Amino acid sequence: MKGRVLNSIAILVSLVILAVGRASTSDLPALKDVFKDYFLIGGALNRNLVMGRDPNAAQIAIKHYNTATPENDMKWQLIHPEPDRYNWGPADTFVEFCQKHNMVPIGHTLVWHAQTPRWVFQDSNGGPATRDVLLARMKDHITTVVGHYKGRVKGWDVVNEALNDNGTLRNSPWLRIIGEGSPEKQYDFIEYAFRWAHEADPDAELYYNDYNLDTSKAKCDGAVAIVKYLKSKGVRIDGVGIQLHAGLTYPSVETLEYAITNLAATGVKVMVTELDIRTQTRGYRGADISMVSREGTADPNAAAAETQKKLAEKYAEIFSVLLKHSKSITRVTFWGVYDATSWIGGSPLLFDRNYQPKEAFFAVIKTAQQAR
Ligand code: 9MR
Repeated sequence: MKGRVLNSIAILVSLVILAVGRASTSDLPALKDVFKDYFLIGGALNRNLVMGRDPNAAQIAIKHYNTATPENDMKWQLIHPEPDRYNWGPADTFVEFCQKHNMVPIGHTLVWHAQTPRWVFQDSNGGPATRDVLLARMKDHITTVVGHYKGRVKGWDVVNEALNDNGTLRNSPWLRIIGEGSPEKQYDFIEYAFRWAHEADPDAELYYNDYNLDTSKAKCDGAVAIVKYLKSKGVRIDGVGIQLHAGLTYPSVETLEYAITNLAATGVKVMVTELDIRTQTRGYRGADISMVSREGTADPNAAAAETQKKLAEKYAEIFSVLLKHSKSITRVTFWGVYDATSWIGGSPLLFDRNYQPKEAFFAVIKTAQQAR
């Protein structure tokens, strides 16, 4: 009898804890509402989430985001794995998810050195493709993908990560083959990509997207040069995405403001496209996937109160800068939804491994309240 009573009390206590927990989560302010006067708020969505296999993550996205980017499923390797085969399923599901839940869908990405199948850059003997062949493949890919989503995707990361940190163009197969080592042709692949994306969907916005624009002034200057080049040719470009893969000690307010103001001065919209904050303090700082792994960025102290406090402070600092420049910024997108599925280890996002809001979440909300 005593055992039964104790059991019932235990069950009651757990129910109360659960109810209180639930209530407090559903009472949370929604990021998209809190920032509605300033910019859109979004996240990168992975396939599990849009396919219904991570319902808790989907709930967070639905509640807090009014824009979304597919984390992987529109990349060349996934959407166009073989010359004559396009794989629309997962990317279509992403777009339908966005439509259903009122999120502005962003296309990511058309021309990138990573996640592009080898055949794209090769001839039938495995040697390098010629400039004309590569341009024809690029045109086919852009026309088909942008055409498929015409009128449904708001804007495209047309060219991704074409710059080195010193502001010169990255030595990618796109540059080598289409640029042919000639300075006059160095921007050709970028120019063609934007022209063809515009032809395929004249209403879509077109963006250049890169990391470390917020930490390296030289790299930011390189992005400014791309925008100016395209504009000088009369080619449409609407925005530049500052990915903003940050760390606890970077970017500085100064270099972040340098990037926002210099990019905005060219007349384009500025977007924060891949925000997260690495808690691990050592090692490589960029977002080149060949240099980063979840294990390599893991941080044994990620959950420690001290680390979470620093994370909250860095998020607050970054959002204060973004709010200060909100006239130039149209969108802030997190690169993921909650820590467990982030591309990096540690504790980089606003929601923890159990889908709970962290100190950083409340710090971000507070920046908007202070801005009023
Ligand atoms: O988060 C993405 C990860 O799941 C992929 O394995 C990786 C390689 O395609 O790309 C990650 O996202 C990258 C984004 O597409 C472009 N900027 C850097 C991001 C982090 O590497």
